[in-house]
Amino acid sequence: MLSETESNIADAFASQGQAHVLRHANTLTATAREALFAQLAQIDLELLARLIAGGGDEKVNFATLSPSPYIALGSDGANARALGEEILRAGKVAAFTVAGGQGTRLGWKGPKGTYPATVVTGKPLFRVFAEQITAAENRYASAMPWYIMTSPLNDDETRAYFRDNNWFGRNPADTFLFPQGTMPSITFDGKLMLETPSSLAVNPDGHGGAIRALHASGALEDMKARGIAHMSYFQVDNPLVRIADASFIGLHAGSTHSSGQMSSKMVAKRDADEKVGVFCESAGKTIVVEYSDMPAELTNAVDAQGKLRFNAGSIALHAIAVAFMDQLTQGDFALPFHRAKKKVPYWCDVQSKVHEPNESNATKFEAFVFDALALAAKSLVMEAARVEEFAPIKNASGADSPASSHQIQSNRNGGWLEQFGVKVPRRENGDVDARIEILAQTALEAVDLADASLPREIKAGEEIVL
Ligand code: UD2
Repeated sequence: MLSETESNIADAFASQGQAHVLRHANTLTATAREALFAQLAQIDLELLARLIAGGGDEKVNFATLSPSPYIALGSDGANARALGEEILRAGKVAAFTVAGGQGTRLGWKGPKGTYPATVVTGKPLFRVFAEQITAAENRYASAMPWYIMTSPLNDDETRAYFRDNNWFGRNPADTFLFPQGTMPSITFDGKLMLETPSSLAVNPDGHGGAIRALHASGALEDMKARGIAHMSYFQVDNPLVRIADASFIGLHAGSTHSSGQMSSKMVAKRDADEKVGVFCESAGKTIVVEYSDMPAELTNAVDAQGKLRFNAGSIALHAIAVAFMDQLTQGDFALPFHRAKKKVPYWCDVQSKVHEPNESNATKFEAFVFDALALAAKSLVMEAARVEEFAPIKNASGADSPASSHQIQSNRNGGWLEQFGVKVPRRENGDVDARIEILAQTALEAVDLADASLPREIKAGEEIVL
């Protein structure tokens, strides 16, 4: 017998052609049935119907799309840096990592932040960030609380990892972990899927889910209570991220090109095929068009000098005002959903087990945080030097892999040492021919090496940690 609430839920799903999700309900234990109904009660059926009908997203007008203007490398100015330093010293900046992704491409079992990332000591990504945040706190003599968005699929494991690593020597009260929401996957004919007899197949709702999750988890309130004005938003996969970049924070907060709501960093694209979104301007607003959504003729378009026209690659690094996030979470605001065809495991009644498909069998819905850029009154994009700030680890091999990240880390660190007269071996293509790691406690940027004791020369093939 179904309770009244359960029958209402069952009727609502049946009316949307989704009655099959309850096909095992009668044979489930009371606890399993309760869990299934609790999950179903969370589904926004109206939104689901819109998504199944092909709506819920936003279409870009490619005919009128133009490249976004940006603050070119090195033209940020001393005033911006001074303002950023003042904001950092006042303890008004929090670090915010989105770490809810599934990291399937890398093939790493476990949260991506636990992946050994640095070139010599193999420090995991979470430790790299923790040490950098602590070094920034020491430099600016202020607290920088750290917010980390997990997903229901990796939250327990991530928390256990922080506990087991003693919160990387930081005060546990200054690290705030919270899970993002999920979205159900649907088959190509618009049906919800069961992953087990008592649960739907769901995926994390994209990093755009951060906006709702920051609010729902109390993280935003916590920031306000601590007097935080801006978040330094970054992804879990980039060990070279600069979390406390005073110039960027200063430009974001003080530039006439910025409303101080949401700003971004870009690097010149490596080549047309690099898998990064591109900063564009559409109807007077800054937007990011994801690489997979960009028509090939725009991706490959070049200007009179033969340079890529849409060259401003997003490194997914933003400064976001707490007040802006707060404003977005008022009322029934929602970011659009993007669709992706994926292999989604589902419950096979015949085999009575989970089936892992070999080919894409379902559509996943994800919101992207950069869609909030267009809601800012004015949004600034600042250019960063790739070798200084971008060495993501996404794939097991090739581009954006541990190997390519290690090379960029050594290139960056070798370049820093050269600025102080250290002889660094380089290969013909310019790559540093040694493995060089510089700890955050030693230097957050090249100038910090002025006080460090440095070798005069590094030998080819040498491994060194400073
Ligand atoms: C992202 C950007 C791409 C470029 C690139 C730079 C998107 C859609 N694309 O590509 O334009 O800027 O990064 O490195 O963002 N995440 C969550 N929850 C989710 C999904 C993802 O927290 O539901 C996190 C994930 O843990 C990671 C980040 O978001 O830190 C990026 O995720 P991704 O791997 O889906 O994006 P990617 O690398 O294809």
